[in-house]
Amino acid sequence: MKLYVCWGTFPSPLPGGHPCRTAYLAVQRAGYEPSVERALGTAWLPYFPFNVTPGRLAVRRLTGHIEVPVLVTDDGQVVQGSQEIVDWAQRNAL
Ligand SMILES: N[C@@H](CCC(=O)N[C@@H](CS)C(=O)NCC(=O)O)C(=O)O
Repeated sequence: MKLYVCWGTFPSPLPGGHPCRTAYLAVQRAGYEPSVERALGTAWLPYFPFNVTPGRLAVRRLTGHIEVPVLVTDDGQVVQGSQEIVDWAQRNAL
């Protein structure tokens, strides 16, 4: 299982916290230990030249967008967005 994140899963003081961390903790709480793939770049800046990274390219291939977090399960499900990943984790807890 892979979890594509921005630059990491660190906490954020911003309201609502850090979506990548929220997704990571939910997947962990559900009993999984995903490989965390740092996409780097930032979707707040144009695709070219800021987001031409292997991680963003992979995310774009999978979802059509470059925004993270994105979860790719071992059976190939692609789940984009922190709330969607939290929901998936709750439905699929080990
Ligand atoms: N609504 C989205 C927001 C995702 C979001 O804001 N992601 C952060 C990364 S943690 C961001 O910086 N997105 C722009 C990017 O992908 O660089 C979610 O909760 O999944």
